[in-house]
Amino acid sequence: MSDALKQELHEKLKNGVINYDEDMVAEAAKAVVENGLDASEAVFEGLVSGMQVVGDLYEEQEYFVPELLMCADAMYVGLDILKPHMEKKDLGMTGVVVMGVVQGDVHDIGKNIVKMMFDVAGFEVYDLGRDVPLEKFVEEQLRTDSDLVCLSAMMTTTMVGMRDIIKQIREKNPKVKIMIGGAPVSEDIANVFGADGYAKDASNALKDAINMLGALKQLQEDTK
Ligand code: B12
Repeated sequence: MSDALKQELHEKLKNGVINYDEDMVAEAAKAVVENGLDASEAVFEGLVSGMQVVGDLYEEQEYFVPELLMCADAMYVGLDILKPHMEKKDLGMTGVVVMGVVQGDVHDIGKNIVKMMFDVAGFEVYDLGRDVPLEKFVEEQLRTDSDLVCLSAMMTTTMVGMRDIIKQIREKNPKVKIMIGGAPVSEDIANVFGADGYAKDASNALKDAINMLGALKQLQEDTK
């Protein structure tokens, strides 16, 4: 029964995003909460999965910019309801993260999902937003003394800016860990740009961050 209900609500969240039906999303998200179902699962199986279909529809030229924006609005209606109910995770490691979408790029949906994962895991997140000037990442890393910098880019044209940011951060602080992501980014690109890591989605981003910070803290202990 509860499994059938869960599937039904995930479908409603997903279809609500695809059909930019904010009421449907709100109703399904509230039902997830009222029935004590897992809010994280609903975010990923419902909302994010719907947004992925929206991306495909855009690429097939079924959807255009106005639809994308309405779908994103519907997704945020669901996130606002579900996020406070996402279980705080204790993964045995937290840290300070500076995060943003690189200059020239306004695609921030993916970055916001990654941010949410870090928030839920208890990280202190400094979110610089989108279309962030390259030097701002360097300044904020130094100001906050963050352990990690997360860079997001969704276009091949803006992705190349990551290389400069990484270079500039390394010059000022060789120890900080840098993770990059976004649709055009890959493991190979992360290696070429000199990042410490790449993750294909928000769950892997958190997992990899925990591993990186574990290694960083161990190194700090060893060199004390
Ligand atoms: C939604 C969308 C938009 C929205 C963005 C709204 C917003 N506030 O974000 C709007 C309508 C504004 C838009 C505008 C444009 N867009 Co657009 N857009 C998309 C679309 C359809 C979906 C992106 C998305 O939100 N996906 C859903 C989220 C959940 O997934 P995600 O972003 O990939 O994020 C996940 C991972 O990548 C990863 N991740 C993301 N960031 C990070 C960071 C780190 C550190 C890590 C570890 C992981 C990570 O985790 C996330 C969660 O799991 C994509 C197509 C696609 N299939 O990706 C095109 C796409 C990105 N857009 C594209 C283009 C060209 C444009 C425009 C130039 C169009 C135009 N002619 O005006 C403008 C550019 C404006 C600009 N200067 O940035 C192209 C880019 C092509 C390229 N290779 O360069 C794409 C690929 C579509 C296409 N095939 O042509 N777009």
